Amino acid sequence: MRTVIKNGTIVTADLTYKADVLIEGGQIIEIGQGLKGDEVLDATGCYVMPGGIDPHTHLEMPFMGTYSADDFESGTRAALAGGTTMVIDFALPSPGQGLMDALKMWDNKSTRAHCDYSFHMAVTWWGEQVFDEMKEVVDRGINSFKHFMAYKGALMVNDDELYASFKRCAELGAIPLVHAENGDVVAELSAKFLAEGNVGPEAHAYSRPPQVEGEATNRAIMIADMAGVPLYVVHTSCEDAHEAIRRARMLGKRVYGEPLIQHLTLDESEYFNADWDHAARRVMSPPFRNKLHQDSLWAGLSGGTLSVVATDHCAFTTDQKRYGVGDFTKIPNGTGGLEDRMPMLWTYGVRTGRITMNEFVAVTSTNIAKIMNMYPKKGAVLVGADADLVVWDPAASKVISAKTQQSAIDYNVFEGKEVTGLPRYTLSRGVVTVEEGAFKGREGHGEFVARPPGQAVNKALSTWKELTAPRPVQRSGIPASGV
Ligand code: DUC
Ligand code: ZN
Ligand code: ZN
Ligand code: ZN
Repeated sequence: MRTVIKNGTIVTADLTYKADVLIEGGQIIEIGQGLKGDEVLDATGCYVMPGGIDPHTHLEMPFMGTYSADDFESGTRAALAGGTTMVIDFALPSPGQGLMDALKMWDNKSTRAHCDYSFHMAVTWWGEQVFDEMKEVVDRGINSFKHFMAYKGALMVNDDELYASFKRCAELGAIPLVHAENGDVVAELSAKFLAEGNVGPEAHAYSRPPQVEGEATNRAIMIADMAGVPLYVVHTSCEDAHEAIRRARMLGKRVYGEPLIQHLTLDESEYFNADWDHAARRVMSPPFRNKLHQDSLWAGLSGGTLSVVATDHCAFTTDQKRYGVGDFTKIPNGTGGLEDRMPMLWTYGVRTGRITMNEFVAVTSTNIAKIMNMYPKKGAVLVGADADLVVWDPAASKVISAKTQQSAIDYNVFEGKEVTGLPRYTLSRGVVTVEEGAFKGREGHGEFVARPPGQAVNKALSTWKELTAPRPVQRSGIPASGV
């Protein structure tokens, strides 16, 4: 069967033009005028864009004594409802667990996905087994490894481990990702606030100031530079981290920053003068920041120093959040956003003039596909690309509400926000999964997308060669008698 999307305006990362799109066998087979098909989707008044790719989700993840509430079924249903046609989730070995063992768990969970997906592999401990298995992981089509610089005593890795893993990534043509917060300082500040009787959710934000993120971001950049590998910084939330990324990029280093839609549109006032549930539902790491940090993130998107917009979708119910009553360090960290990322970014970014439509496509899809090495199979409107497309109605609007969302949780951090710009159709490999707000997807339709190591990602940074250049050997320090 051939499906044709007619009368729309194609918007890609670099072009805007009127044309029809013809789809067969899950791929785009022709782009042009007056195309005919068996199934016709009318895109009059709409933009035809590459479906969103969310490079940062945590679906059914064991974390902080529980599991994140959205699994691959509800999570990918939420994604498609909001125009996102692919997610990259984090396979997370518990410390001591093998990487391939963890991957098996993620393979099992992801069989329920409605849309295509890929994985990043987390490096949560270091040893010969991890070193060896990183190669097997890359051979399985996973070219990105995540490192937590926070969550001391649980997921955190130290600088020696970061350096070793980054060097291994360089050898394998993979890209390291970092959750950049100084975990030692966070642990100290958390203990201090608890000891002073500051046990509420707002103290979570106090314990993770922008400085802990700026310091860790800069440290990760320098370590990546010494290891000779590019770097992807997840959930860049503040000017302190953005400044480090900006400086690195100006020096010619391949460093990518990923702000979240939450940090772009919600600020720290959500934690203050709010009831316990309201604040706790918004506890995530890094926490929401003030308006100055938000301005910095928006500037990074328009100026090109920040590369992509993600969600870090890691949803917990109110009951799960209440594990932390009396001790903010026990509130499961995370917020949702998969269904809302595209409409929120369109509303607060494109409609306000902060970013263009083409920049919208770049940061929600194309840049991600390129950095994660799956372009142009994903992230493109091109002949031969997967027909992961969203027919975007810029005039459609709704008020975001937990009552109508796909996510399994009982609230929404964007509750009450009016968004204008919604999918009319969302197509996953040519199959219509969403039509005018009605979900038509099929559980298990999603397929794993292999992302090979690539030239594009394994080029070294700017200055590292200095480190490996031959050095004069200093012999005068050795006593004549030997040691
Ligand atoms: N931050 C969160 O808020 N949740 C999941 C993991 C993380 O780093
Ligand atoms: Zn993180
Ligand atoms: Zn409230
Ligand atoms: Zn995350």
